[in-house]
Amino acid sequence: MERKQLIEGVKAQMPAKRWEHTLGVMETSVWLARKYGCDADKAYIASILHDVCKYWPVQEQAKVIREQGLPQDLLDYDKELWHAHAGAYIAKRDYGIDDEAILDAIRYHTSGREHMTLLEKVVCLADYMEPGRDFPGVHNIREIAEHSVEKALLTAFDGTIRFLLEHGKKVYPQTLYARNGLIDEIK
Ligand code: DGI
Ligand code: FE
Ligand code: FE
Ligand code: FE
Repeated sequence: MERKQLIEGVKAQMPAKRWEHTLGVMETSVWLARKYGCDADKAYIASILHDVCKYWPVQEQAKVIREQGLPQDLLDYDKELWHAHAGAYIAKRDYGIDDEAILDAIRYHTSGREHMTLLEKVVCLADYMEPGRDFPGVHNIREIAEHSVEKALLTAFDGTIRFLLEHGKKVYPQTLYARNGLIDEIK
């Protein structure tokens, strides 16, 4: 699929505000990819598609997870985690993406996972710090991203985990593995 076609297709799946966010993730992930040395074209494609399923009815997202043999434990955790895994499946099925590195960057952009590739880190971090994001601590994350993708992503995950704890919510184990992995890498 041509890039233009891909962009038009994904744009039609979401409200204007979410498309603006997607453009921000595209720009930021390309910047991070060039700065830290992973494939900027892959970062760009993964970013276009990362939230492709975000506005699907959650039941549709759950159906994909159940029927396509995606990790079933996701269904026991927050619904916010589902669109990432469903999105990777849809990127392949409906948009013809067959590069596993790109699909993994989409798949793990929300939860993270142990031993994240640089491309996965870049897309996940871009999702946190793109210019349209405005949450307490985002400036700090952007500053840290000037010198370390791992430290910036660790700070971002810490914020998410803290948020989940404060709201009495469960934490998906892969997020904890991702955090632990980043700490080991930074040492
Ligand atoms: O889709 P976006 O809004 O751009 O961002 P995202 O895909 O990173 O979704 C983040 C949301 O997921 C955030 O509000 C926190 C929520 N969430 C719920 N449970 C977990 C979780 N995020 C992580 N990393 N781990 C969880 O267990
Ligand atoms: Fe997302
Ligand atoms: Fe994220
Ligand atoms: Fe996003």
